[in-house]
This record gives sequence, structure tokens and C-alpha cells, in this order.
Amino acid sequence: MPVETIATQPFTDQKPGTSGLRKKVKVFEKPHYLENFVQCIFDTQHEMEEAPLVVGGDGRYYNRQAIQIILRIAAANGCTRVILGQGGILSTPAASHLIRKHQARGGIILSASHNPGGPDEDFGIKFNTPNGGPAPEKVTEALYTATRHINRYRILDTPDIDLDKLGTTTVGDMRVDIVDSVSDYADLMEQLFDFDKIRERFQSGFRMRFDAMHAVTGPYAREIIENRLGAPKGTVVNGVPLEDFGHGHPDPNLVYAKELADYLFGPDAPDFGAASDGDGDRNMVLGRHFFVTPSDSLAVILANAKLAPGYRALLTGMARSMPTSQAADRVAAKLGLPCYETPTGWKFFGNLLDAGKITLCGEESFGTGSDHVREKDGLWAVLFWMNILAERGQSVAEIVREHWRIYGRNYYTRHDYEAVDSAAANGLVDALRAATATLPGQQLGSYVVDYADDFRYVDPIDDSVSEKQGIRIGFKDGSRIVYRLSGTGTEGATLRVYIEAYEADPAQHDLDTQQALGELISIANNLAGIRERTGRNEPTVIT
Ligand code: VG1
Ligand code: CO
Repeated sequence: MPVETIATQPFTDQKPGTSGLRKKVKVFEKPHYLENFVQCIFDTQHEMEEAPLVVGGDGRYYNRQAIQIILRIAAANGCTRVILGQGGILSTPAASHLIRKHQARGGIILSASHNPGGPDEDFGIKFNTPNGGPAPEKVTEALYTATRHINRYRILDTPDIDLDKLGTTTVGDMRVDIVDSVSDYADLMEQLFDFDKIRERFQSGFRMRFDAMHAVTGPYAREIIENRLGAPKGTVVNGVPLEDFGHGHPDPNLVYAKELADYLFGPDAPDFGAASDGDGDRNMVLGRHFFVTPSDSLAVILANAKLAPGYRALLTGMARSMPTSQAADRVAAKLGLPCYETPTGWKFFGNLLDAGKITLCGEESFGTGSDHVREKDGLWAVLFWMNILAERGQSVAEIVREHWRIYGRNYYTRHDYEAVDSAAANGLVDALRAATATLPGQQLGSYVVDYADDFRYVDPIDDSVSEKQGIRIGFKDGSRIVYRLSGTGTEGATLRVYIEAYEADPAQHDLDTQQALGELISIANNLAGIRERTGRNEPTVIT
């Protein structure tokens, strides 16, 4: 079959952000756009070239078309073998697992994660390296440089293949293995958690709901929770992946997973509720009438890790992203484990995981994971909680309250201002950066500033440096305010403000979070001049 070489032009106006390239579908549909980016992957990624490439996505609109294009470009560039999820579907953690299992040269994952899908919504593409993780900055930099110089791409002139038929087929000389998207991942989970114990709990009446939000985890959750763990049919809701996620916003938080939250806070609430996002790497967990913040979830999982068979033998250390609350730090300190603070984005955990420095890691943005793969893993976190609940026989609320009694409570909130004018958002952050030098020692309300900086990370393994990762203002009593701009939005800028305060006294553990943090919230707003600079009186989303 003829390889065509198509003349093209440099195309990118933007570096790949926190998780690869994310744009409106309409942008990806422009002539040569996706083709160019995929060609840049083949032009720059030469490690383990003979090994297979894993390909799959979260099933959103344009997933299937994109995969046919990727296959044709891969074949034209001499790729020998592709491992493809059936129907083009792979959750992000499942793709990471397949890359590792097959010692692949990497993977191309199609997703815009929790962003809405559909012809007028978002699409995304990212390259994962042979360790199964998102590309580190040196790879994304190389990709970006390539996109600015590209002048041709290679593509095979060949018809579409049937993405749904399991088995082996070919595209030109390239072998394509279409594999069951779910089974390998479900087997991995079975090795990590005590499925017998969880099954027993279901038999003795444990009730839960898993909301797949019409996104990729539906088939995974059905197989694991309903088939293998014996939960009643119907435990998994919204379990069929749809191209537009049922017009929903597949972001598991109290705003977008409202149906689930209402059920868990309602009169007929089950013991446990959970949801995952578009591509299956995020999770939200709820107990009856109880919401677990992602930062607390990481801390509770760490404190109870030994209850899960896969984590009984050895915990080496823990890492959290910088804006994530310091709740897990307290657990790590008690367990005598090292604790690392990394910039936002899962790629920063990769080196620490590869070097065996950490076993568990997490982010405040509903992301939790471990060394079992190199992505955060929504269903894994949910199963970890189910394992803990099965072992301890207490409710979610009891477990978290007991945790606070032992370690104290880190009140925590994030305020997001979405689709803000980019120049205004950059101006706001620049002004804060300039102010950091004079802030230490200042009294703001009842708080005294201890330190203020723009977070700079030096990777402990390869010494690579990442600058400007967010403005941190730490107070003498351990409270913090953090400001950063999102790297995943597709419209204007998104300003994220993270606010945290520590409370040791159990008598103060039942306050409303926004009230408990009230003074710090107004300090954060005033210090940055959010209203004046963005014209916004209120955040778009409060988590
Ligand atoms: C957000 C989160 C970050 C997460 C990233 C990707 O990034 O804050 O913690 O790693 O999304 O998550 P940002 O730059 O918008 O704050 V997902 O579920 O897209 O892979
Ligand atoms: Co995601």
C-alpha cells in the first residue's frame, strides 16, 4: 500500500499542557491538525521503536476517526505493532497497565479527561512513555519543538479497519492486535485487593452505587464490581460510554456528579458511593451523608494501606502535588515514610515511582494512585476504599472522623474561576509573584505569613527543574493559600485558588468547610485582587 507524504506546515500555538494537547474537536478536525501532532510523536520518540505501541481512548466523539488516522500514520512510519483496545476504548489507567505489561514503546491516549465531549466540545491526545506514564517535560518540549518545524507527514492510503472485532489484523505491514479493554485491568485489580473479603461484604448486605458518568469506566466497573465482586446488577449506573457522555460533564465532583451526591445525601443512601471521570483516572468517594475530600482520601488510604493485600509487604514513601492538602504528610510522618511535594500533574510522580521512592501518590483534583501503573487510577481508589471498608466494618464517616481524631483535620477547599480573560489571569499571577518577596513576616488578619514563593521543583531523580508551578503563601500556623493557572482548560484561563487550614481539636472538626476557612478565603481574594482583576464576584466551581 502506498505511503503518501503530505506537505504540511508548523501548526502549534501552544505547548502541550498538564496532560497533553487539549482542544475543541473542531480544531482537531481541521485538515492535517491531528496528523501533524501524531507525526511529531513518531519524529521525536525513538526509544524502543521495535516494541508495540498501545492505542486507545475514552470513547468520546472523534475517538474512532482519530484512531483510524493514528493507525495509518503509525504504519507509514514503520511502527511494527499496535495493541488497541476494542472499539478504540481504553481507560487511561488501563492503557498505562497495557504499556507496562507488553513492555511497549509507549502509548497514544485519546482523551480530554473530565472535559465534556461532543462535536462542539473537547478532544485531546497525549503520548505516554514506556514506563506507562504521561510524557515528562523533556518529551513534551521535544514534541512542541517538532510541531514548530514540521513540514510533512507520512500516511498510508488504506481503508478503515473494524475496531470492534477482537483479534489480529493488519494496516499495511503493521500488525494490530485488538484486545479486550477490560480483562487485563480487572486481573490486576484482583491481585491488589481482597476480592473475597469484599464479595462477603456484598453478600451480607453492603450497598453502594458507582456512577460511571456515561464515560469510559462503565465496562470496567460492571466487570469488576458486579461480575467479579457480586454486587447486585444496577450497582453501576450510567455504565455505557457515550460519545457525548450523555450531554454531561464527566467530572466526579459534587457539582457535576450531583445525581450521585443527592442520592448519597438522601433518605435512601447506600453505604458507599463513587464516581469516575471521562477517561477513568479520577475518583470521588462518598459515604452515607458524607463527602471525602481527595486530600483526605489519600491520607486515609495511606494510613490503612496495609489492609490491602497488594500493599501489605512494603510502603516506600508517599508523594502529593503541591496544592494538595498536607493531611497525608501527617500520616507519612507517623509511619516514618518519606513524603515528596511535586508540581501539579501526574507526570511528576513518574520518576519517583520508577525509582521505587514512593508507593502511593495523589492530587487534590480527585486523583489517587500507586506504583501499580503510572497514571492516577479512579477505579483502583474506589476498590481500595471498598477493601478498607470490608476490613474495618465501619462506615466511611466513622473511618474519616477517627482519622481526624488521630491526625487532626486539614480543612481544605479549591475555588476555580473558569474562562477568565487570559491577560487578566496572567496579570494577577505576575502581581502575586512580584509580591512574594515582601510578604514573609506580614500580618494578614489573624495570620502571619511564614513564606511566599513561586514553587520551583527539582526532580530528586534526574535533577530536572520545573519553574513557576504556582504561588504558595504559607502561614506560621501551617495554613496555606496557593494560586495557579490551569494547564488543561480550552477556553481562556482558569484560575485555581487552594486554601487550607489545620485543626487539631476534635471539637472543631464538624464545621462547614467554607466557614472554617472563611477568613483565609477573604485574605486570598483580597491579596490577589480577584474581583478587580477578573471581574468575578464568585468562583465558578467550589470544591
Ligand atoms: C488538572 C488538575 C491536575 C490534574 C490534571 C489532569 O490540571 O488540577 O491535578 O493532574 O487536571 O487530570 P490543571 O492544570 O487544569 O489544574 V485529568 O483527569 O485530565 O488527566
Ligand atoms: Co482524567
